Amino acid sequence: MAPGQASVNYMGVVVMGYSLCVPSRAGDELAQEKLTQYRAMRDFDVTAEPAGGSPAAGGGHFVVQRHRARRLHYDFRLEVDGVLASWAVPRGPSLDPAARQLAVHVEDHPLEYAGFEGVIPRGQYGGGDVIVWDRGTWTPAHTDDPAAAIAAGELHFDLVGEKLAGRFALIRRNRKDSSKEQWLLVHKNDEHARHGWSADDHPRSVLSGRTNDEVAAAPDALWQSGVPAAEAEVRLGRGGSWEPPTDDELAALDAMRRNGPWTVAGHDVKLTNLDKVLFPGRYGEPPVTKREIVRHYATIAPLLLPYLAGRPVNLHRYPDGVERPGFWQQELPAGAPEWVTRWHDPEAGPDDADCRVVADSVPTLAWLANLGAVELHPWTGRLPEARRPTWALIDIDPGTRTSFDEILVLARLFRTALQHLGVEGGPKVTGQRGVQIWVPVRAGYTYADTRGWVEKVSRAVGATVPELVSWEWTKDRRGGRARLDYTQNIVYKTLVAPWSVRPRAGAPVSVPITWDELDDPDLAADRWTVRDVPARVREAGDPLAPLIGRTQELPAL
Ligand SMILES: [Mn+2]
Repeated sequence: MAPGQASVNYMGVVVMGYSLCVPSRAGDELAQEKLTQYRAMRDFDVTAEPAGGSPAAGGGHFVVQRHRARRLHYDFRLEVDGVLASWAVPRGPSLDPAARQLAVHVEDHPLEYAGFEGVIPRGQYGGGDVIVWDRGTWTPAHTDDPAAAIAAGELHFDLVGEKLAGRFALIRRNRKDSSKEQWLLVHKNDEHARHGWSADDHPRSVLSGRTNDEVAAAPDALWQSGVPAAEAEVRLGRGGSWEPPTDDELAALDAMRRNGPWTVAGHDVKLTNLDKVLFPGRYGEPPVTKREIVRHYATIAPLLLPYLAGRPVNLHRYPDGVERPGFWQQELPAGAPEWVTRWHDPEAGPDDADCRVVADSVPTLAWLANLGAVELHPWTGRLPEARRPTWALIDIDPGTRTSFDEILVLARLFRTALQHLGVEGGPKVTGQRGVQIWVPVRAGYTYADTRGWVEKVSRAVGATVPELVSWEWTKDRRGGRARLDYTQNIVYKTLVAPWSVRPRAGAPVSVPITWDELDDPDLAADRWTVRDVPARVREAGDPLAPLIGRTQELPAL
C-alpha cells in the first residue's frame, strides 16, 4: 500500500471506526451518547490542544518516525496549529542537497502521536513498528503562516533535531489527485548539508537507541488506530510510577473519612465507603474494611503491577462484600477516570467486552479496589499479542475431599517433573485451598501449545498418584478428588494474579512461594492475608518475580 492510499484509509478509520470506550447501554440513549462522543472525539483528534510551549511564531516541534508497515517509510511531521502536518517519505529525509526525496502528503496526525514508539497491531491501519527516528524544533522561513504556505504548496523551514538540521523545503509537485499529493523534500546546500547522507545509515531511535527490529521484539507501547488519540496509546511497561505510596500518602488514606479524594502518584482517586466491611474476620480477628483492601493493593503495587501491566485484566467484584454474591466484569467499568489505561479489543466478538482495563499504576489499583474488585485476573497473553500466552499455567485444583497435604504431594511431583525437564516455573498458594505453578514461556506459542504441554505433564504426574486425581469434566463425577486443570490455558480463561486478594474470610492473598516452602509444615493455601502480607514481603520478597518475562522454550514431550 502506498502511503498516499493509507491516508484515505486512515481518514476512513478515523471517521467511521471509533470503538467507544463507554459501558454498553440500550437504545436511543446510547446512540445519542455515541453521536455526542463521536463529535467530541473527532474534535479532539483534529483540533488544537491549548497551545503552550511552542517555540517560534508559526513553528513548533517536529518528529520523524521510522515506520515499518507494509513498506518501510519515514513519517515526517511538523507541528502546525496544534496538529502534526505529515508527509510519508519512503527513502527518508536527507541532508544531501542532491537528494530530492518523494514525500507524500498524508492527513494530519494528533499531537499525542508525536512521542509514540512501539507497535501498531497487525490488521490495523499502519500495522507494524514505529520508532522516533528524529525529533526537535522547527521554524518557518519566509512566512509566519506555515498553514497557508502548505496550502499554497511550498514551505521552507529550519530544523534543529538530533539527526536533521539546517534549511529544508517541501514543494508540491502535482495536485492532480488531492488524496495523493506528491511533494519533494529537499535540503538546501548550507553548512548542515552532508553529501551522500542517507537516513538508512542512521537507523536507531533518538528516544531509546533501539532499531525497529528491537522495538518490534519488545515494544514498550501499543497504538490503537481508530480510537481517540487520548486513549490510543497503551503503555506495555511502566505506564506510571510503580513506586508504593509514600508514608504521607498512606497517612492521608488512614486519616481520610468515609469518602474523599485520595491523592496518590499525582492522581486524585475518588474513594467511597472506606469503612465498609468487605470481609468477615477469621479466627476472631476484626473484619476487613475496604480501606484495608485499598491499602493492600496500593502498597503491593511494586510486586503486583509486573504481572498486570500490558495485559487486560478480568475483575471479580464484590461491592457488597464477599458474603454477598460477586460478579465478573470484563468491560471497562463506568466512570473510569481518564488516566486509566484501556485497551480496545479489535477482535472482540458481539458478546465480548470491547474495552478492557489495563492496570498499570498505583492510582488504577486504588480505583479498582474502591470498586470492590477484590480479585484481579490478568490475561496470560500480553499486548500486543493478547491472544498468545506468556505463561503456561498448572492449576492443582482441590476436590471436595482433597486435603492440603495431598495438594502438596501433587505440587512436589510437578516440582520433580519440571526439574527433570529443565523447565523453570514457580509455585504460589492460591489464598483458598490450592496451589498453582506458573511457567514462563517465550513469545509465539498458542494456547493450544501451552494447553497441550501442560496436559502432558499433568497426565504424567497424575498417573503416579491416580488415587488423588480425577480427569472427569464435571465436578460431581470426580469423587471429591483433585483436578489438574490444564484447560485454564485458553483465551479469556485466567487465573488469579499473584498478590491478589481472595473472596474469603480474613481477606487471604495468593502468595508466590519457593519450591522449598512446599516442605514447610506451616504452609497453608490461605496462610497469608492482607494484614500479614507486608511482613511476608519484607522477609521473602517475590520468589516468582525473576521468572516474569523469561523467554523459555518448552521441551517437546
Ligand atoms: Mn506511517
